[in-house]
Amino acid sequence: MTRLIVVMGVVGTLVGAGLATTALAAELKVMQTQKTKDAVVALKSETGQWKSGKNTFVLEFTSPSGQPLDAGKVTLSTSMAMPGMAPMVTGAAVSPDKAPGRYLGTIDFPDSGTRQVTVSWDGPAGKGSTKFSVPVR
Ligand SMILES: [Cu+2]
Repeated sequence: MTRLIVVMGVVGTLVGAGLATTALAAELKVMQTQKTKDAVVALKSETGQWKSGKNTFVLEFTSPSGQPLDAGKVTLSTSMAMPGMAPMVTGAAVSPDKAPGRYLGTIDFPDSGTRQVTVSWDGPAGKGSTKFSVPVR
């Protein structure tokens, strides 16, 4: 019951923030959508792609039925295979946004090249992870 009241409070805040939230959401482009048994994970950014240097992004978690999913602690790490060298590993800083299931991240790539991306989460609805690749231009 407490949880329901909290959710309603958040919805009220979102309705109050209405226009600004809608404008931001409309500007984001989906880079990747991954479905697991328990969650749908969407990676989004303003440009729809990552580049060498600093990038900002949004991760959105929803349940298989489309409801926002509190994913708890979320991490995103990337790895790039480098011939004759150890893989190049770059991690992101990820923190929860105000909206449930929404996380804001920054990541700083030292160079371009395709990254293997791992997103992991550990929250009230369970833990999980998903892997996919993203080109860095
Ligand atoms: Cu590299």
